[in-house]
Amino acid sequence: MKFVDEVKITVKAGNGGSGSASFRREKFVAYGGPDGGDGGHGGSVILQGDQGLNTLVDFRHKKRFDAPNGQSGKGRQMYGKGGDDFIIKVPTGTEVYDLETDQKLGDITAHKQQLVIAKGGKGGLGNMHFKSSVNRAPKQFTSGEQGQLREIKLELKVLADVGLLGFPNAGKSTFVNAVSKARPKIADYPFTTLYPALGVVPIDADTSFVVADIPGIIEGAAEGAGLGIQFLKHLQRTGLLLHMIELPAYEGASDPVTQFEQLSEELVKFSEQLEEKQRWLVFTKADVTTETEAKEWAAGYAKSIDWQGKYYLISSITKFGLNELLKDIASYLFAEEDEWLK
Ligand SMILES: Nc1nc2c(ncn2[C@@H]2O[C@H](COP(=O)(O)OP(=O)(O)OP(=O)(O)O)[C@@H](O)[C@H]2O)c(=O)[nH]1
Ligand SMILES: [Mg+2]
Repeated sequence: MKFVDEVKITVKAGNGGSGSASFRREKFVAYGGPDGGDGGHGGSVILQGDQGLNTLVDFRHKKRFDAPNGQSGKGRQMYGKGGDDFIIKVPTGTEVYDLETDQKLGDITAHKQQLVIAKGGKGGLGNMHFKSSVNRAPKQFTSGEQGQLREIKLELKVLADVGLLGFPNAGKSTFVNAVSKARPKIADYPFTTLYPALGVVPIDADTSFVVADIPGIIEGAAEGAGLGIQFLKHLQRTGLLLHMIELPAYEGASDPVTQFEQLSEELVKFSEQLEEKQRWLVFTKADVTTETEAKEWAAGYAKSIDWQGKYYLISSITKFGLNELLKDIASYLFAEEDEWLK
């Protein structure tokens, strides 16, 4: 599934109905008194958070949303019926921007949270409001206001707990396949993954976390090399980054230390905040050599880059090291919650 994370849509709120100019009809009375009612207000267009959605894919085809107009006022002081609001459901985590001004209109962070993005026009006034001592038979009325028309951009940052970072071919998608039911494509050529994908990793009956597989990052990505670093934005809200580095599986494979340094540099260029996030090194493809040698290599690389944080050694094919890594991720992610429950 292609992950749609940014869409542009047009929204139009309903116009207010016009006020009415009407006079009470009474036998033998020329102008029985103004009785034109007000127009109804136009419906607004409202975004509403919905936990059940996790992509903006529904907006790929439908891009325009109109709320109904208010009806005109009528005689006998009858108000026009207001237009109903038009509710558009969006996933929680959606950010909303006005395309014309680039201004951020808001953030939908909670289920059922509402944000008015185009305000319905007010209804016009009927002539009954214009009666005065000098004008007992006013013919004035006002027309309704126009409903707001807006072009907006919806942006969804994937709400994943754990983000995978790494060069192409590091084994990110293979890991997601091994630990979740998600089936991102795997292949031995770079840039197999073209769009971010999410996988849910079950830990036990009531615990799971979400991992985000993103396209590989290479040197110069910040300047657009490869697929660029645009996908790093999906990692901004994650609680933990796993930086995957493959053990050199063949003679002449690129050096893990250089890979680590190049990727770290791209991270800083994207955002220091991301670079400072909790990051664990995960050496992948442990099965390319013996367990003893793989451990020696991993320890050696961690040492040569002076890595102070945690590091792991895994093989998504033999499942070596996966349990330990998943257990540690879960306790890291849920530690705060557990503290709070005590
Ligand atoms: N021997 C071995 N090969 C692996 C392992 N994990 C991944 N591979 C192989 O490495 C290659 C790349 O794996 P992917 O999972 O597609 O790598 P990726 O990091 O998602 O790559 P991009 O999507 O291109 O960024 C594939 O040929 C996999 O079969 C592993 O644990 N052991
Ligand atoms: Mg991949």
